[in-house]
Amino acid sequence: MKPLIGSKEYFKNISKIEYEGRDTDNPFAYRFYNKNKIIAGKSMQEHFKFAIAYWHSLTGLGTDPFGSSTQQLPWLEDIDPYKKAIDKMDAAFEFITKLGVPYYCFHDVDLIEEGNSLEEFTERLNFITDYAKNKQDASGVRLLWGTANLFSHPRYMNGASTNPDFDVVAFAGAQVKNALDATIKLGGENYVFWGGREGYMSLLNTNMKRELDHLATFLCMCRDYGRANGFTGNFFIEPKPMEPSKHQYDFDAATVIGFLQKYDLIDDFKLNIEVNHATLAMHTFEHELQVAADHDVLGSIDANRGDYQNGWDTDQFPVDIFEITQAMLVLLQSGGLNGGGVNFDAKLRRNSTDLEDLFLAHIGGIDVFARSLIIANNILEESPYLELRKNRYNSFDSGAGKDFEDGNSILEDLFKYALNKQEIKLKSGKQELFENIINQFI
Ligand code: XUL
Ligand code: CO
Repeated sequence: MKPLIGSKEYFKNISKIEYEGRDTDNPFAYRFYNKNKIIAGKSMQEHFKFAIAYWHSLTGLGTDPFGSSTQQLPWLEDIDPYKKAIDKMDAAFEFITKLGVPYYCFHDVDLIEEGNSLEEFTERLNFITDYAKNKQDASGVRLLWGTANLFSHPRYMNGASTNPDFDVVAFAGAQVKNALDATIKLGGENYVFWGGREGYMSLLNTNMKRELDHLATFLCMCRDYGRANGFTGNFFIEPKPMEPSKHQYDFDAATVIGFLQKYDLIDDFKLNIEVNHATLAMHTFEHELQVAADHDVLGSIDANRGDYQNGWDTDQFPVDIFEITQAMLVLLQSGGLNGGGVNFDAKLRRNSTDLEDLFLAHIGGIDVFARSLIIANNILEESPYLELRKNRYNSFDSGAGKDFEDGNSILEDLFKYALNKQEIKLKSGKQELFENIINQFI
């Protein structure tokens, strides 16, 4: 069996990150994430199933449209693609085990460069997933989800499964087949579809109906292949409204749910909700979680944050306790994530150039979720929050309101009821009181 920490140790000065409690001064410790602490009947580890995103944490170099890379990652130095992939994986597993999180996520091309042909890519993936299997077995780290990158390569400039050219659709299918094989081989618990190029730039050259039909046919095929080959986990769709396409078909949770219902895919697909994708869709994170939960398709979370002064996908690490507490209120009330976890789809800022910054960023994000979960649970258990919200609806608990809610009245009944009412008394929504309760428990 290959060693857990390869010949090179990349994060030499950093040892295992432990829970030290709120008062510690150690920046390399958890203040709130105590993985075995039970909150609402489940350990923190079970609530979150935290995961590392291979693409940001192992391959992100700090480039932006105005400048080249700033981050020097020693595991990317070898020019041999196989050796480089092994170094990267050694670094990944060293990082994940030192951070003490149980899961990771990848796109196919994050693991190894695709090479010059589909045959070569397939062979390379087989090689690196053998290596990954050994690393997983040795460390106990598991795969939360796999996916195929169907958006970076130039072939996907007009879309992947929604491309007007069948050659590209077929190639996308081949890539998903390989990525599903890799996910199944590694015991991946879920498989994600994020349709970065599934959308369009101009309606003038686009037959939207045909493209959406193709998307559904493609997803059916992928589901059938996965199921026939022993994949029992969830398929997730990750909504995002824009960027890179101008109009993306998986705009937000409600749009994706409508699509899944229309094409009869709702039993196999759930949603992976990303914080900043919600913001870009002009929603809040908690709104997207609630929409998914109300349709029983809340699957997983991609944790990050945007910049509220601009409209693109900055993928920053979470810091806002007020925001994440509201999300945790939804999570706790809906019974949690269906099969998924919390994956840090977040990257360091371009000017964060020390290797240790990767640890600091994840420690911060993990602690924000942990602290927010504790706060949300205290709000639900100790504050009048639930009662106050319930009371706003108490006119539906008896009499004509109950008849309406039960579907036992007709429009004329509303007319008669309204006639008998002299005046409608205004009832405050108490928004500020609700907000104050959150702050009180932070
Ligand atoms: C892009 C994004 C992706 C998906 C996986 O905005 O979120 O990284 O999570 O393809
Ligand atoms: Co994401």
